[in-house]
Amino acid sequence: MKKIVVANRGEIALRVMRTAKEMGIKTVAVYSEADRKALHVRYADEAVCIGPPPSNQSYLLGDKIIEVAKMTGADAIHPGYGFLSENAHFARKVKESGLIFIGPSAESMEIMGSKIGAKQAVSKFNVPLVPGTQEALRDIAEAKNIANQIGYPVLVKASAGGGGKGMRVVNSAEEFEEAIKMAQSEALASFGDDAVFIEKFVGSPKHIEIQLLGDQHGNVVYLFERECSIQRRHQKLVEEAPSSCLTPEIRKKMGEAAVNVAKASNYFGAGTVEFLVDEKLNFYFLEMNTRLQVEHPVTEQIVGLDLVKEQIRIAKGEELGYTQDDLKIHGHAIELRVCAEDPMNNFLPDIGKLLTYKTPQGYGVRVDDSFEEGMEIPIQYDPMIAKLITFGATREEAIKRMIRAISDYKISGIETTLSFGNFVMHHDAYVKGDFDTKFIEKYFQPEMLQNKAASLEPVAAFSAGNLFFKQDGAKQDVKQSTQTNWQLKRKN
Ligand code: MV4
Repeated sequence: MKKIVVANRGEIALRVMRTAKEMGIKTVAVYSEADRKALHVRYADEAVCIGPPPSNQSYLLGDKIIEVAKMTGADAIHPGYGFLSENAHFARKVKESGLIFIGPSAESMEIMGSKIGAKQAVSKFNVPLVPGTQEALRDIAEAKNIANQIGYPVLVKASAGGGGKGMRVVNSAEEFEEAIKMAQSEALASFGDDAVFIEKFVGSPKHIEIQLLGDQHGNVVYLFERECSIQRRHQKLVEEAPSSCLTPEIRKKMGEAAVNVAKASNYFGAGTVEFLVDEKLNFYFLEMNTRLQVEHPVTEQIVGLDLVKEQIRIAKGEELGYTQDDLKIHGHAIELRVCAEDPMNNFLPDIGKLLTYKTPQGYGVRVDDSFEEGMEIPIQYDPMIAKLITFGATREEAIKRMIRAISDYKISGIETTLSFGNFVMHHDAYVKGDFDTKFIEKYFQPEMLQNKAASLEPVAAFSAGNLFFKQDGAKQDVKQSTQTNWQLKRKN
């Protein structure tokens, strides 16, 4: 492999190009008219403009990107995440064009692209599933019987959905028929496929996912878990590895279940198996993401592998070259997504110019970004401007380092989620590891960020965690427990 087209933009395009450069592989950037001055365009050895700003006229044009690969004499395409990364049709076309798709096979992507297909595939491979149906619901009366057996509430999910799209909770038998019909018509409208299925609704779950790597010779290993429960509307904001709630036994069980998911679909490449985990630490397979994920750096930091390098080696047909026993967890890593969104105003996207943009530096800090001071945040794309990753020997160290790095991160001109990250890092429930997917709903109110100047001072923050909370007593209990917790932590 001598030259790769990176079919993406932003931080992930740069991320892929850096590794390619280390491996002596040339890179070709593709870009839209909105990205003429983008860093991924400057960093690449070559760059080709593929169309106007809207992604369906640029970054989503698979055929055009394949053309660019041919034209520039590239031999592979890396899709990054989002855009074409989970498009089986594109992966197949890349292969049929005589190019290497740096990712799994189109067949694996197709199996996992259908939630029902995925459940059916893994059901024979000893993977725990949420009680529910493994076929598209057709007969309402029969489905209702199953729902009664499972017990309400049940969740109706679209087979073609994912990432929270096309889900609906049904609380009672009376609501059932109407909910199914609504879900089916919504699924048809959104995904062109009306297949829906039902599952027992797991209330307040944790979202824990397992990173996998598989080669083209049948070897699969798990690179442990990422805890991704701090989400808002299915948008992750804080991720970490490892999870602070798993025992070594459950970690091994989940890892082995994830490997079985890969075996069920002859998977190779990097992939992630998502699990729901309930308060008793029962875990259930949700879906598999057949791409490199945004939050992959936390895994890289704790296992010491460059996941893009592994993807490229696997795509070339190399063997993994290590076994499960060679992999160990070293320390703890946390990632904060720094998004151009205003946490004081319902996380509304905030556009504008980065008047000040200074990234934090120093031991245990990694910033994956693609902006420079003075640049505009384009409105057409994802609002994520950077990923701030900190790592340390322990979770406490990673948290304190994150607080320091947030304080050292200087951004003006736009609102970002840095202040929200600071709130999370000081929150008693987060510090204790006692949280689930309801964290934001349960604990976050925009007013808690009011004392902003103070909240970004680490010294003030440590001595008075209550700066984040209203002074009127409404959050008195939280305020006190936060202080107590930091005192406890400091004693250890
Ligand atoms: C669930 C669930 C509860 N019970 N399935 C949301 C994203 C999609 N991947 C699946 N999701 C869920 N599936 C059952 N049977 C709750 C969620 C869910 C969720 C899952 C992971 C992370 C955040 C979430 C937020 C709300 C709901």
